[in-house]
Amino acid sequence: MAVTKVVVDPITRIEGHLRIEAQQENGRITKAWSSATQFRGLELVLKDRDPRDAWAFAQRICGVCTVVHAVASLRAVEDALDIRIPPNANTIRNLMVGMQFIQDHVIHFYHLHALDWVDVTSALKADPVAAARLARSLSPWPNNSESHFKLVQDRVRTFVASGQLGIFTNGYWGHPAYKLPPEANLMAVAHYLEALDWQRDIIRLHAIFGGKNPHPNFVVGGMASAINLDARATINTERLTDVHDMIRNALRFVEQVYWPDLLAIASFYKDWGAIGGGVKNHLAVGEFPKNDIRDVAGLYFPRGIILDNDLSTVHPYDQAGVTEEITSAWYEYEGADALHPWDGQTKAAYTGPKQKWTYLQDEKKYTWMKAPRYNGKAMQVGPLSRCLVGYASGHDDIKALVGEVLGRLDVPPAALFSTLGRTAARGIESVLIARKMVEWYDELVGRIKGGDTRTFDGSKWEPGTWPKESKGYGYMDAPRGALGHWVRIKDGKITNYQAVVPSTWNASGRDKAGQPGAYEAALQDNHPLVDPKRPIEILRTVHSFDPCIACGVHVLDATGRQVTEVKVQ
Ligand code: NFE
Ligand code: MG
Repeated sequence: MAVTKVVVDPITRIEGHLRIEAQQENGRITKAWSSATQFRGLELVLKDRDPRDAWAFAQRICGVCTVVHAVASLRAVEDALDIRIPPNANTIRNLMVGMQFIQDHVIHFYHLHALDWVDVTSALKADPVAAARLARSLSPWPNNSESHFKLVQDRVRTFVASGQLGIFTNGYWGHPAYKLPPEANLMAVAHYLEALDWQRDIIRLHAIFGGKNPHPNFVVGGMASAINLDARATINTERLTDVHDMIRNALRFVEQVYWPDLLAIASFYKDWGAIGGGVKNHLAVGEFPKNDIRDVAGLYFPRGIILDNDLSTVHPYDQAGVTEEITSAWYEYEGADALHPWDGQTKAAYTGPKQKWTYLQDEKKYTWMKAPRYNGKAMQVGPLSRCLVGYASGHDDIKALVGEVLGRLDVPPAALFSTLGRTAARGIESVLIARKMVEWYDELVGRIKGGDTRTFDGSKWEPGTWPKESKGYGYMDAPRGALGHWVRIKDGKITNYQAVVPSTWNASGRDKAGQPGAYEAALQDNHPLVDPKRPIEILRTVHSFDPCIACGVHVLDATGRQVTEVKVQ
């Protein structure tokens, strides 16, 4: 049987630059390679800095998950220096990270992933009356009306007639893999447009607590958000009412638009519950501390590891088991082939094509992603991994929503280990976090009313109070999965800083044992590719991870020179 070599470069509708290569035989993918073709960085920039400034640099790893690297960095430094933050600061961080999840996941579903399943051009054939009837049968959302859907359809029609599809240009419209009826397509396109406005509104929560978005302000030891209900320039009653309204708005949209759309669209694509599972080991470091990040038992999303898709046992996680390998990545290590992040090295050594892209699948090294491994095993991270660890841990809220998905779609639990499972899990946790935000808000207001307005503990602010030498680990389960920052501090300065990021776990290439990373493994797992010239199936599975390559390759070569060569096409 003839082998067709397929190259998708760049994968669009992601953050950053990602190339996927595959071999296709007889309508299926037999082998796949994931290559991060961009090179950037921050770990070296952090060296020799004051650890109190680390969060501000680390945060620039990404402009999408804009708060998570700041919080991971704060936690790493606070771990190293044994700093405890006041309960209000913990709650405010939870609210900010929570809103980041919700914004990220909704944007991913509608703006980055939906068009793999929703045919915009088919929406033009829909009957707006029937579309409104369908939408109202799913949800009480007020804009699910005939007049609104007609308006949206007219807008899209004008767009298409102009010949300038704009944001809808790069779709495989009319591909036989699209299965939604025109009315469902119209409903999804209408919500796609609404979500654009909605996300801008709800993320103002970051600006209220952190001064701006993206990249709000934080502080080691708490939050830089003074609370005084009677002052104008602080968190006051008016600001808190704003926050309250944003949380309600977020919850309403997630419950009345995202969740019903997800279930409705998924019901047409149940076959994707048997496609693209990939790596069978799942890692969740856990997130949303109750009071203190050191209290792992108090995390709302639990910590743990699932091995070989076996949900009967949740294995413990210990950060000591994390290493990064570089067998397939353009780096060099001195004296080792796998390094724990506290001893991590960041030395770029590009050996790829110099002038023109050739097939990277013929090369031993083919990506800028290091390969994180846990006790030598490849891991999958992200919403699905969190959901599986929660499910297997007996987490009531997660079990209830997983049960709802499986029941509504009438699929067995094994369907979770798939492209569809990753996309469904993102919706599940969005609903749970949005509900939890209401509780966190009440907690914060309750504490303030009780007279506790503290958001900062400055008792260890001065370097004179620090040990001469220390090291810390900051964990965070970010929207795209398990994230860790590892810091070493000596004489008041950072001596080594390493970040191991969710997209690095998932987008990594093959390791020294030849084990593929999660994108690669997913594409090699019972994966169709019908028409190599229109590889929509590859997009579905790669997008189901919500790649962020900026995060994944947050490293920098001190000379910076290789960058231009890599970009030559
Ligand atoms: Ni740039 Fe990120 C998230 C982190 S990367 S988006 O979520 O950390 O995978
Ligand atoms: Mg790193």
